[in-house]
Amino acid sequence: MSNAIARLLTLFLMGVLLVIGCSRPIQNPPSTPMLIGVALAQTSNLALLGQESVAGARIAEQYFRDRGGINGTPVKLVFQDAGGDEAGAINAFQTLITKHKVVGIVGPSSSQQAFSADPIADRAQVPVIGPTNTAKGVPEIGAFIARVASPVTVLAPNSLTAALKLNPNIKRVAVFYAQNDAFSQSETEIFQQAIAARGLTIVTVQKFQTTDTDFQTQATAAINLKPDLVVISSLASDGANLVSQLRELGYRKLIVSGNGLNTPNIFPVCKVRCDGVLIAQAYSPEHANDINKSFRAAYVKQYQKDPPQFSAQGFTAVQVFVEALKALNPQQKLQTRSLPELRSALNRQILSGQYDTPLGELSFTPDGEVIQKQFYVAQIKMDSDGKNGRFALLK
Ligand code: 1QQ
Repeated sequence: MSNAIARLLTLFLMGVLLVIGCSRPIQNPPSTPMLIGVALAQTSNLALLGQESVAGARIAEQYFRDRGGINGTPVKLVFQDAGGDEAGAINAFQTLITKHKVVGIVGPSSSQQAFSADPIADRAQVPVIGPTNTAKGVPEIGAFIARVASPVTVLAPNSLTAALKLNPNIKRVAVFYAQNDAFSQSETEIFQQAIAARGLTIVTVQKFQTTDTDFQTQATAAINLKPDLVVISSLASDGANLVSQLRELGYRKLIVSGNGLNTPNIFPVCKVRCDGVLIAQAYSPEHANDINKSFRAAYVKQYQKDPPQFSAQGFTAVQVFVEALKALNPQQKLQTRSLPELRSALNRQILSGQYDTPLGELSFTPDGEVIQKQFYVAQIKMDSDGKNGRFALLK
């Protein structure tokens, strides 16, 4: 073989090697990500609460991405704004199920939305984890519906107990609730049972709408009956305006609020008048397991404050999906399953697993109700200028 031919052959071989080298990523594409839908309130009056859960979900996505996803398969969250009403939640669910073909859904934000959107996912056999739906009856909507939000039955009475500890002389209680909201209706029922069970008297039950901003009539009627305690079930801005107006009209004693006021996003609404409100908590930033330390550090780095309960619940809902998917993977490669088969297997796995989360150790009843161990009560402490405040956990 002449030198010229040998050189040509070498060049040819180098070219072949180059082509093989360049095409390697095509021969070995990175595996397609596992899509989890997130249908939460990013706009509307519910966004004060929904955006906090979105923030928690985003931190979870990064957390699990950094740790290799689902045994090497990347996780991708598909966000769909569910707005504040039923129609928004239904649209978001339908888009995630039929267009994006997600394996499961984190959402919606409110119980009011869950009662109309969850049946759609249940009929399509798509697992749903409600991050913040606390009304009675949500897991019972269907076999594919679970939640990581401890229900009003478990949470609400804790803040009443704390109020009685701070003031053992409470006798007369004025109750307020938003009558157009499923969660507020459910929570007030539990509050009213707990008040009666402690031998206290309900002197009035005042109703309003979540869209109301003027509470002068209801607040005045209640104050005239000289209550020692006010108990409120509402969403965020309605309840915060009510607190504000009760204080402006001269009510000085304790206020217990439910889950709807469980966000620092109410501070700009009731400002210094938010001070002192008692709210039961399903989360403590101090919880000392590794995953909460990582979650808290990531949240503080991004937002320069401790994570609120709604963010911890958003994180936890994503975590449950990811860990249940991980537990499935060794049995059969996720990509080889059909979507309906994967969704059903995932639903069974979610319900049978145990999870060490920022909320503490969690598991589920066969119905999809969360089993959680630790609860807390916070009292809002506002700075004197009314701009900043915090949820201080009571000992
Ligand atoms: C529910 C709630 C709300 C406060 C969440 C937005 O707990 O609707 O169940």
